[in-house]
Amino acid sequence: MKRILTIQDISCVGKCSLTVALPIISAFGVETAVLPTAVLSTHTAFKGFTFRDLTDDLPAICKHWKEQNIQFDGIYTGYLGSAEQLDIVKDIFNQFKNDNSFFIVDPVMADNGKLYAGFDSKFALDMSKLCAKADIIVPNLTEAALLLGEDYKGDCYDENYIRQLLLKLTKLGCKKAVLTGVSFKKDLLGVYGYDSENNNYFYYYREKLPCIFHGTGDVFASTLCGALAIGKSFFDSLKIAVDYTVECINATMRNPSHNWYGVDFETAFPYLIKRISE
Ligand code: PXL
Repeated sequence: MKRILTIQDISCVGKCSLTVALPIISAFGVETAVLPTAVLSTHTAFKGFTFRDLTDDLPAICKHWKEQNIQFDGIYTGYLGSAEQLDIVKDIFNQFKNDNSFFIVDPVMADNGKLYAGFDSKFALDMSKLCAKADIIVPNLTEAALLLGEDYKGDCYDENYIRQLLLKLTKLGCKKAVLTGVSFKKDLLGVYGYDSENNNYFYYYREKLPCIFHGTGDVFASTLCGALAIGKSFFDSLKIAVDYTVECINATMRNPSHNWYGVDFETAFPYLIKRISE
């Protein structure tokens, strides 16, 4: 069985980061190890959340893993709680990879032109150094602009801008870049991927649903990670990840008593299982 390590916070309530990544990657039949970077009472869209930074606990955990000769077939990082953690994570990938391991970085820090609470532009530039080490990065358009030290363009862009952005992102050092939340027509939304190793671009989109839910980026990245771990190609993995994310949003909208803070990814599991066994 493949073993993946996912490194991100635990938001105890809120359906994001580890509470999404662990069940979704496990659903692929993949062993999922976790390294929590912080414990929050809820994610940061709630008012008054608590935050315990776990940076100081990471070295001892890694030392123990090293003594146990543990390795991972893939490492996927999401929300990281401090700039210091970026260096630790870089080191973790070097220490725990095997010859075929992949490294996915979701540079979680911003959306809709705004940094999340607790992050600044210095963190964004440090994050670009972690992205340089990744096989695949999955920023949204706000995060991509921050990684490159550019202004966020809002909705005013064309396909050429997206392709240039992808090229610049891979020039940071990562092999593949995927921009999420890309829309060229008002009722369509998708992801635009670029593989610098074979110069292939790939756009996959679905209908744009009339709602925005928290945690969908984590659902997308976790699904991408699980699909790659079971050996699906890069582009097939992207499609599965987009389609499952859409399915989760639809499941949430069908539930008249859904929560505001996250999607009903749990009720969409039958779709995912069926899809990956095709
Ligand atoms: O969904 C990304 C995410 C992860 N973790 C925490 C967050 C967010 C987004 O806001 O607040 C704590």
